[in-house]
Formats: sequence, C-alpha cells, structure tokens
Amino acid sequence: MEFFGFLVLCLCYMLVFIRVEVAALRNHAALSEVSQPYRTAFHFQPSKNWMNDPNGPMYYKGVYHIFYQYNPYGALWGNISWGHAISYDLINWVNLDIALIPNEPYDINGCFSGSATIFPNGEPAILYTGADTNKHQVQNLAFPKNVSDPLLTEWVKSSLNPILSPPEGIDAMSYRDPSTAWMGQDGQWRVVIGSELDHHGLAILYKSKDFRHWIRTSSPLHSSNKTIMWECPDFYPVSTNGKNGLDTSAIQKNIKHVLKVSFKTHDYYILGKYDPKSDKYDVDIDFMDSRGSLQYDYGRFYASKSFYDGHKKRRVLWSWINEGDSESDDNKKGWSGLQSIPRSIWLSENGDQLVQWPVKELKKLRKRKVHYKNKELKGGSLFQISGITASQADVEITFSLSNLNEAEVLTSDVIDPQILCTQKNASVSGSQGPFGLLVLASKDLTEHTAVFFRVFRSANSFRVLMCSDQKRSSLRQEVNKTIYGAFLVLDPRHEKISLRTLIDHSIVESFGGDGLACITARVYPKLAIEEQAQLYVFNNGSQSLIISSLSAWSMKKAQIVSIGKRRKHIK
Ligand code: DQQ
Repeated sequence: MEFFGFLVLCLCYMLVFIRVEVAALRNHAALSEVSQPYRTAFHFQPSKNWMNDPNGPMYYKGVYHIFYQYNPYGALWGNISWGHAISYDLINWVNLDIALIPNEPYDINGCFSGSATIFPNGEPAILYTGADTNKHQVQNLAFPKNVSDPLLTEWVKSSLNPILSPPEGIDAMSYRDPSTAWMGQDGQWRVVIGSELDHHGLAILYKSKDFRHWIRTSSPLHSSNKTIMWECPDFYPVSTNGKNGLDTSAIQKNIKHVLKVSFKTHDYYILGKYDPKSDKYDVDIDFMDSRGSLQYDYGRFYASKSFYDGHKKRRVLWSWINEGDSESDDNKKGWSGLQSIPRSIWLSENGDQLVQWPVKELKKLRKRKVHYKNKELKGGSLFQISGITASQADVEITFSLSNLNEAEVLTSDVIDPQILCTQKNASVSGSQGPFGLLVLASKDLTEHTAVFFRVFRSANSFRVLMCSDQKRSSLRQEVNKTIYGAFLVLDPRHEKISLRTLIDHSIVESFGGDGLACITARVYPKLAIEEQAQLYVFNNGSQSLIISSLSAWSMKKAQIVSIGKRRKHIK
C-alpha cells in the first residue's frame, strides 16, 4: 500500500514537472522580448506583477510552501490575493494557482497578510486578514481542501468567517496580520494581531479552545508608546543553547521569546521571557530603547515572517524586499518586489541578539569558484576578483586587522550607525577602513555599490561599523540610493571581521560578522549589468590589512517556474 501511494505521488510529480517545463519555455520566450536587467536569478519572484509580504510559510508532508501578497492584474499594489509557491529545497520553486482570492464580503477588498499554524495532528490552517465591503479589517480562517495533497493546491474559507472583527476602541483600519498561533500550558491556542491604540503599536492577544472561536485577553501581549501601528507581528521561541529552531508552541527550559513587529519600513524585534501560564512577556530591552534598537536587517527588509522547519530543526525567516525605483519603472518592468533569500535564524551565544544566515541549500547553486588566502591589501588599494559572474554571485571574505590603535576615535557612544555611514561613506578615507567589497561595479567604477566596514576606537573598546553605500550604485538619478548602516557587536582585537554578500542583479544582500548584522539593498545600475558588472575588494583606509580568506562563486539560476491557470477563479 505504501509503495502504491509513493508511485501515485511520483506520477503526480512527473505530470507537474512536464507542465513546469512547458510553462518555463513560455515564460522564457515572453521575458526575453523585454530587456530585464533587474530581474533576479536566485531570489524568489513570480514571473510578473506585484508581490509584497511573505505569508504563511510552512513545511508540510515533505514540501515547503510560501504564500505571498500578490496582485494578479498588475505591477502595483492592488487586488490583493495570496500567491502560492512550493519547493523541495527552499531555493527552486514551482508557482501554483493563487490560494486565496478576494471574493467574499469579508475579504472583497483584499486578502491581506496572515500566517499558517500546524495543528498537533499535522494538519495546517491559515489565519488571514480580510478587508471587507467597508474596507474594515477582519480576521478569517481557511483550511486545505485536501489534507492528503502535499501541494495543498486548494484552500477553503471557513463558513464562520469573519471569525474576528475589530474590538471596541480599535480602529477598523488598524487591525491586521494574525501571527502563527501557539499553544499555552492550558492547551488553548493564542494568536496576536497587529494594531494600534492612541497611535501606539500594540499586539492584541486572543485565546481559543477550538481555533474558531477566539476571546480577547484582558491585556495585550505587548505594546509600546515609542512606536506607531504594528504590522505583521511574529512571536516565537529561540533556544538559549544552540542554533536549533523550536516549534512555535515549544514550552521548555532554556528558551527566550522573540517579538518582531514591522513599522516605519523596518522589522524591529525584542527578546524576553514569556510565561505560557499567565501570558506575561517580560522584555530584556524594549523597542526604541536609547541603547539602540534591534532590527533583522538594517536595509530594505519588511513584513517578514518566520516558520519552524521541523524537517531540518531550524527556524527560517522570509521577508519582502521592495523596490527603490518608481511606479512607472515597475509598470515598465511588469513586476515589483522580491523575497529575501530564506535565512536560518537563532539566538547569539551571548543571548543579546539574533543571528541570521542564508539557508544552507543555497550552496547548491554555487558553481565556478575563485579562492584566495592571506593576501595583503595595502591602504588606498583595490583588487579585482575576476573569473566569476559578478552580477550573479555569492562572496565570502574575512579580514584580519593589525595596528588597531590607529583606528579613528568615536567620541559618542550613542550614535546612529546609518548617519555615521552616510557621513563617512565609502569615498571618505579613514584609518582602519573603509574596507570591503565593491559590487555591481562598472569598468570605469562610475557605478558601484560599496559594502564595507570601518573600525573606531571608543574609550577602552572598539566599535565595528558595517555600511551598504548605494550612493554611486547607478547613473540613474531617480532611483533610491539611501545609505544603510549597523554596528557589529564583535571585538576586532580577538575576532576577524567577515562579510558574505549575495549579489543578484538588482539586490545586494549582505551578512556581516557571520550574520550578526544584515543589510539588504536594491540597486539599478545602468552600466554594471550582466557581463559588464565587475567585483572588487577595496581598502580606502590608510592602514594595510590582510584578506585572510576570500571565496567567490558564480551562482546558477534557480528554477522558478509557474504552473496553473492563475486567473481561473478570479471574478
Ligand atoms: N501588507 C499587507 C498588510 C500588512 C502590510 C497588505 C505590510 O496586511 O500590514 O498587503 O506590508
């Protein structure tokens, strides 16, 4: 019987992949008619149209699922539906039919963001926000039509919808994005919904015995008068010893809980102790603390969502990376929005912050490699990395510094790293830095994006600044060129400074200090495209340094194909 089941599954997959090949050929033909220098090769994006937040990621019966906010009719936000794609490795994707379309009174103005929860019997459910006939935000429930289908191609909205409407005192336009639910010690489900009260961010907490009927608790899970409306809250445990991820409902010793919320174009998080009996959440350092705010990524990275991958025992994080060009550019391109490379996420050894790293499956796409060891890079010099595709690459580099006492002095402890990176951009020479990578550079260097470090002395310690400088990323005046920055919490006296950068045509996703700080940028070069793009290591400081190790790989294109008649259910 088991063998028979396996045979049927194999036949289904064969059918799917024959259709995939045909669809891929068609897509290829359509795209090659337009020049698309900014389409990516290994980041997830649908073949056309608008995409924003990742929704309901999960692992189900051997298959990874990602849903996403999608406009089936155009390259700008609107007609918001849930696109749906599946994968066996988080890197190569098959885009299926749309999973949820706005066609009921309780979601007619949009199927907004939401999350998946896996029940103890292994079956999934989706909670999502609907914008109803009055554009009021309500919460809805959907289940798979056929739980034995690992592809979960069809979803059925609950007849009980809407299962939650804005409570008294809460603005009906500020009540959205249910999190993945978790189970407390009493066996009841909990979920948080993003909201605001008196213009301050709030995670409204609900409890339920059956996942269908929910009661609001007397206090929110958390709120903050230093923030505005919270979108896309995510609440989950992380282990205090080791990198393994935990199920969202895990109750055990040696854990901390992360609360992530999205506001003002960034994803901020806090860490704390959650009591699954009283639902009290005692935070270590709150949002917008004077000592600094923790962000998943200090560049473009918004409305993220994580899930527990029980198969590989890790927590995986996804995020929407929006565009930095104009709406008319997006209409011309016919698409807008990318998903980040899925990242493994865990608590740092000191327990003060999270660490992120691209999922290890990404290495499957690495092909041609160049490698250098112990190479000196004198102050004011540049070194070209040739032999790989510089517009589609994965680069890992480690720097080792000496003469740290020569580092520039930082007088204030409380300084915004983004402002510091903007004042001291890549062209401002210093002592210990700026040093790092020049990516997507044109041959004459008029275009380049600089991802770099600068080390400062401050009292008796050192501070390592990481920047992504887009100032010269494009000759096009009109595109966004904001410079981003973050501090890396490491001691350069005892630790080397490392950088991994994923370069994918119009996205530069960087991980500093082995994932202690991440910065993602979107860039739109005019000259540095395809084979014209160059890659360099640079040192614009006065002090020499050693490149302890440098590996760079050309990246293969991921298989991202579409099947299904995406408009078939749309009225
Ligand atoms: N995007 C969704 C909302 C969410 C926002 C609408 C965040 O549910 O609050 O597309 O980007």
